[in-house]
Amino acid sequence: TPDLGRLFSAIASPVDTEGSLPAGVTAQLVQAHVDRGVEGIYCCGSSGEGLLLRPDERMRLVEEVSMAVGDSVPVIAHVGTASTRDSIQLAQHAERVGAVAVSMIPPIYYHYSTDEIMAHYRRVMDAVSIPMIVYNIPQFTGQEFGAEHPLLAEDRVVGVKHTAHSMYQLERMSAKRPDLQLINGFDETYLSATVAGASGAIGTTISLQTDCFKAIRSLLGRGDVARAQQFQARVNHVIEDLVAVGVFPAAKYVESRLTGIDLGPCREPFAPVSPEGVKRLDALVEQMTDD
Ligand code: NAY
Repeated sequence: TPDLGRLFSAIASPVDTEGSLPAGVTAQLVQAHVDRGVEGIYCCGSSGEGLLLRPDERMRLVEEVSMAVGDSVPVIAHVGTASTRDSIQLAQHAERVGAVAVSMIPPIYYHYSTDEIMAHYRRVMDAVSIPMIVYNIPQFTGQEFGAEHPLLAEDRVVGVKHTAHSMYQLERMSAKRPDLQLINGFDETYLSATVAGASGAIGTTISLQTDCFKAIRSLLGRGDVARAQQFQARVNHVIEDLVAVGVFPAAKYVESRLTGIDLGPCREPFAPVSPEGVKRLDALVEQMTDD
């Protein structure tokens, strides 16, 4: 079982002017993240616009990330789609290219029964030998995975990525399912979620402020909650601007400015960052590079 008690960067998927994946850019981005100290990469999730990529692009991205990290940090591939068949194909490919685990939102759009959702996950888990991390993100999927959900009792489910604000739900999972590794999915609650039982984190902004996340973790480990809170406030100050502009397009813009690597905008139907958004983010980048 992979150790998920790490800081995973939910990496963006670069785009060129044709809307395709540009060659070589992903490897540069991965290198920048590893250099900043991220401890793992999560591909093709929400930040990676996984649902806006074609299956062949998703496979290429996971492959490029895997090649770029080598043995340095683990890679998790998000393989959630609307179709069991597509998710199986992505999961098998992810295993082949070296992902340590797959992760999945539940099947979207139609309202499925619990049995259908269970069967979807089981079919994907049966198709691979790497474990599954359930992606709990009720705000987008309308489906909640709490402590009592039967999916969490499956052997091959080793963790839950909790991208929800309820710390109560997280604490209940931690108390009732000590066998599961819980991963915080909202960067703004990293400190609270760690207290509630999360061991790791996956997020859009982890690569932008890796040192702050590490400081929170080590201060909390020493029992210095007050100073850990100060770092969470710094993190949240950045998140507030990103979220106001639109977190995914904004994160791509800020990352492009910080690294000098052009990641492009988000894919349609996301709109490009507006001129006012650009102004706000330029001011943010200035503050971030002053610190
Ligand atoms: C993923 O799948 O890309 C993630 O794990 C990203 C998690 C992000 N969740 C959502 C819903 O945006 O990092 C968070 C988020 O961008 C951040 O906390 C700001 O809200």
